[in-house]
Amino acid sequence: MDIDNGIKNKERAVLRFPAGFLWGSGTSAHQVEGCCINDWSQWEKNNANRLANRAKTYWQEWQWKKFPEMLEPGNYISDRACDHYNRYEEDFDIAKSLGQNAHRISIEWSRIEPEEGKFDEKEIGHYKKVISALRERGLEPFVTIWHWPLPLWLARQGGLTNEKLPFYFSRYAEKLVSALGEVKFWITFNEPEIYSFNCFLRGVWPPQKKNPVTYLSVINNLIKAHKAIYSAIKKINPAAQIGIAAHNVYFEAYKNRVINRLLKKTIDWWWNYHFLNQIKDFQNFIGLNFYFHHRINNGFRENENKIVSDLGWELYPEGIYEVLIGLKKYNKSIYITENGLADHEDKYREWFIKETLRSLHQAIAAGVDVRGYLHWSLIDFIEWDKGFWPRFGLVGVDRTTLARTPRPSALVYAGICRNNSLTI
Ligand code: IFM
Repeated sequence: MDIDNGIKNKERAVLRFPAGFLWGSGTSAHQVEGCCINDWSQWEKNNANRLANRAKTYWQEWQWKKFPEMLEPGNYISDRACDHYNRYEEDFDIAKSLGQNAHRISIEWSRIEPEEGKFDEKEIGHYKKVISALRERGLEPFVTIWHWPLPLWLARQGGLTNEKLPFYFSRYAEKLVSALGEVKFWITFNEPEIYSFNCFLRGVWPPQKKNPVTYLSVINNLIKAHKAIYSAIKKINPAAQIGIAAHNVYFEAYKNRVINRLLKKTIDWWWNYHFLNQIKDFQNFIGLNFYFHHRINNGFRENENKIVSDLGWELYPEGIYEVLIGLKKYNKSIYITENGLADHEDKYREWFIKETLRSLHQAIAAGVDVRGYLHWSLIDFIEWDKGFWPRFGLVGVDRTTLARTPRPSALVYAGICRNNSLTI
């Protein structure tokens, strides 16, 4: 493989990445576009007061004091979001100016098919322009077909539990792929494990149906739907590269105790590998979204939390190495389709990116075929049921003026992208 292990002297090491490595960032439609009408936008309106009222007890004191906007219902309503729908050219200009050469977006299903079986050509035209805008700026598009919200007509018919889901998904995907032929990288689903878990096992996301049997059947339905989409896309464009964005976690057995090792193995199998195992002959690459490291102790999480993000999530960048080694068995190319942190003050982002990339480089040296890194995210956005206060952007977005301002870490990341190497 075309990398070296670092030119080392006492002061520094330069870690070079493979030639052609893709560097970029991403967003998802509902989180940034604005004016989406889907099951999430409806849920936001119905739940904004509840989420604002519970904030003082749900979040820790340091969090609600630092981000008092979480006490306001308006924080939870996507509304105009970042107006990316109208400002995508400005945003892609920024990505280009930051040395990036790839970019991940998602398509908002409810715009394309606002009524069952009726496709909106104007909106399809919009996404054609979006893809052209990426290409014109030398940004390789990664397009997610479904990053969670559902059109209202489908939500009313049971959404992810609907038996016809594979049919609905593949019909929508066919439409997209026929129209957006120049896209090479298609991500069918973003984090199907997280979504089904939060909606149907924890019951905290729409449609908030907490039922383990429904949870299992939704996962099965999504597996079937992924396969149906894969086959539909391949018929239209055999060269298309198709995968999911999987949310794999680095699980560790606390104190390496036997019981914890057994638990870790089981959880690993279910959470990290079940979906991927089921679709293994229906994918060309694996998209990895990496955020979490959990130490399992008797079924509970026992994290050290030495450094945490604004969301209180433990920052453990080196965990990406273990997760990547775990994915090696699939013999597929891997793209990091998400990795990032909520860090309003940009206190940890530079360190986090560098440490992640150092471990990622180690995984490449160990034979894992990683071909790209897309930081999450390009700009600040609405973080689902948390609202706008967690700031994930390399580029900050002012909530009042919507002005975009790159954070200092974005400039450091730009240097890495331009040089295709990391100096540590
Ligand atoms: O912002 C989300 C994204 O939509 C899906 N993956 C995790 C991110 C951070 O929670």
